[in-house]
Amino acid sequence: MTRPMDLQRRRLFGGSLSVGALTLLTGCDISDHDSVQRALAAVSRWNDRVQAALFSPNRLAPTFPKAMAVKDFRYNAWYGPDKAPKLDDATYRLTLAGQIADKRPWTVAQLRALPQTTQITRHICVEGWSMIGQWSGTPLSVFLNRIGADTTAKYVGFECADGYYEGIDMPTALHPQTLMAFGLGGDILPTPHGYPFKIRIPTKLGFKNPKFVTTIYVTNQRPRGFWTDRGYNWFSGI
Ligand SMILES: Nc1nc2c(c(=O)[nH]1)N[C@H]1C(S)=C(S)[C@@H](COP(=O)(O)O)O[C@H]1N2
Ligand SMILES: [Mo]
Repeated sequence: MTRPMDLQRRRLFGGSLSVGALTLLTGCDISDHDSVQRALAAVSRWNDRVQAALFSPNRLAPTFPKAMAVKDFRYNAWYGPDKAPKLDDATYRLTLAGQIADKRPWTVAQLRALPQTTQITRHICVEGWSMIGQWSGTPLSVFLNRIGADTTAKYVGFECADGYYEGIDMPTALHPQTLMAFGLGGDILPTPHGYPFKIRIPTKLGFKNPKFVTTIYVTNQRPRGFWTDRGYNWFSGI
């Protein structure tokens, strides 16, 4: 994966945004490395706010006919598919935390008994590939209501079995196309793709779609994101 800061630096010094423009935008004197980093972080936070303001929370991502859905969906993570965690139904529990009334853990069987819907959408990865897939699952909004989540809170966060972590704003969590996906291409979600479920968000870039989710929490503090901690924008809408 291209290191985002290198990319931003290349763009910055490659001419599209001059040092002078960045100084103007941020009001900082960016003469040393630390202030460049701070200035870039400020631009990135500003970009997040602009995106959140511009994206309509109810806008639907495009959907596609079944014939366009890929059968062998591409794998991606920060490690190889052989290292993907194999979660066992006998021991797996989905843990709930934060502003949720009923925090009883859920088994895979309980999760799969939730009402399910199917959608065919495009997954877009920042690494430069995209693929149309068919995901089946429960709208996250249905689950959040079932567990008595405080939907007036600002964010929903996710922790994963491989150490990955992500978070989304509440409008995205309640978006009708945001699913807890238990199925891919008509089959049970294969292990490398996030078994027992991934959060499928067609209005967000691929890295904001956490797999192997083990904890869901509701909070007013913006959750960290694995790639956001490594320089990518937190909002990352598409
Ligand atoms: N738990 C976890 N979720 C993750 C990742 C990861 O490394 N770990 N990678 C993200 C990225 S960058 C992408 S593009 C998609 C890939 O999902 P796929 O393997 O089903 O194509 O998962 C996202 N969710
Ligand atoms: Mo990705």
